[in-house]
Amino acid sequence: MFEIAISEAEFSAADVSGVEIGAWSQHSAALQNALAQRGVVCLHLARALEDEELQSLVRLFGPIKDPVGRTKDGGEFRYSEPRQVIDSGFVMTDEVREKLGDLNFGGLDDDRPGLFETFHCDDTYTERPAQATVLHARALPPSGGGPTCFIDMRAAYTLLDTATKDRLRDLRVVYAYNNEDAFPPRRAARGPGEALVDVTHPLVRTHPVTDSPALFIDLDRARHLDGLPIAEGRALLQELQDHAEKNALAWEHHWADHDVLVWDNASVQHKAAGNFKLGEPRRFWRYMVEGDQPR
Ligand SMILES: O=C(O)CCC(=O)C(=O)O
Ligand SMILES: [Fe+2]
Repeated sequence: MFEIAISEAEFSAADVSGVEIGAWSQHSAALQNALAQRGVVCLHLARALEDEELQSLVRLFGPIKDPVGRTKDGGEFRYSEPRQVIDSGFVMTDEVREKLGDLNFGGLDDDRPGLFETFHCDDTYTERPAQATVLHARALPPSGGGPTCFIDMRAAYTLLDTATKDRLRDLRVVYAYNNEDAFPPRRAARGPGEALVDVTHPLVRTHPVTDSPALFIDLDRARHLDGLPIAEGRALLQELQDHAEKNALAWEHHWADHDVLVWDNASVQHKAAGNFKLGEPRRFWRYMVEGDQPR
């Protein structure tokens, strides 16, 4: 029987079981509500989905995002395909290294370029970042490990003192695809997405469904704070990120075969854990759900 279970924990995914594949359209409102309230939803499935099936599941949460953005010269640039393959276990070879040249996705692991091990939210370098991201497990490390880790950025905001909250009101973060001044330990991300326009988003974001405030920061792509001296803005961003990682509620998803995990980029940050053996597979299909301009 279809069931959405909410654990006692203050922060963890809404756990969805008893899902009859393809017969899910009547659960759209309940799933959207669970995502807005909890920030993460996990659907446990009996088998891997065909692409069409996964698309229909993603659409229960909203339209699938076509990753095309506006460029500085007034054109359009496709920075990804609608369905992405996250191959986080892929081990770099010298041959591929040579082919990629200057291209860098910003990961920390020299051997596994698809492994994103710093807390971030997705798609922040675009004007209307994806509201949600959906991962469907295709191959998991046979010897275990490799959870996806989350922190609750609503709690990160709530825990700030009143003076800090006042200071953050109306501040905006400047983002760019190519981030030469990456915040350590992050590496500079480089790629053709540099054609995209630079964007700014509010540092404190109001959730489009629940209206609750959250810190909205992505140090993988953030440059500085709009209108503040660069060094001052960057120090504040780092301080807020450190605060979130230290104090906000945290939870990790330990993957089972065929899981579909959905997270709300307005409420949580996420990262991959690299604690699985080099050479083991860890692969997902990924779709993004369209979002409005953050407010
Ligand atoms: O590999 C993971 O656990 C997270 C991947 C990720 O950051 C993403 O798909 O946006
Ligand atoms: Fe991500």
